[in-house]
Amino acid sequence: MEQTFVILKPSTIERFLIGDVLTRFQHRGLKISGIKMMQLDEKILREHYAHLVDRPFFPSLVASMTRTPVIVMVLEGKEAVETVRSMTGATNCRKAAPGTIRGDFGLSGQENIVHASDSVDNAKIEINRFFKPEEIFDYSLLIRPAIYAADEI
Ligand code: IDP
Ligand code: MG
Repeated sequence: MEQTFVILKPSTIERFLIGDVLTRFQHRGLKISGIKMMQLDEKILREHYAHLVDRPFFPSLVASMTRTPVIVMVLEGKEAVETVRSMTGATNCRKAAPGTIRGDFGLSGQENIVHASDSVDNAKIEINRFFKPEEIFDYSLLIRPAIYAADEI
């Protein structure tokens, strides 16, 4: 099934929001295929945020994303990329709709709680960037018939 990549950013770790954000994904029915804490550095952020390296706020973004370790995860589900992206909300928390993670937990454009992959192709690239193959687990969930009808999987 489709996989997407999520980062719980330093502000989420610092504000003790890990459980609240993780619960949203779990209550939606997404399966955690991989999860770990890691310290990011400028090298990996230059790859991950390659589309932003020339923007004036990039040094501030690097400082923000390296302030504490982050939680990275692979979430799996039908149309997981689009589902998680829509749960995340607009980049600027102040513009994000209530009910989205950013719209409910943040007030900042930069300190915006989570990263979520924006396309299936980018999800694959990001999962490979942050996870070794053996850190992603393929296991079955007994609850699956309660999450999807048979003709959806
Ligand atoms: P996204 O996280 O919603 O996909 P991107 O445009 O890919 O948004 O930007 C990546 C991250 O860079 C954002 O989540 C946010 O933390 C930061 N960022 C984006 N635009 C700005 C800005 O104008 N000022 C400060 N930080 C920004
Ligand atoms: Mg993005």
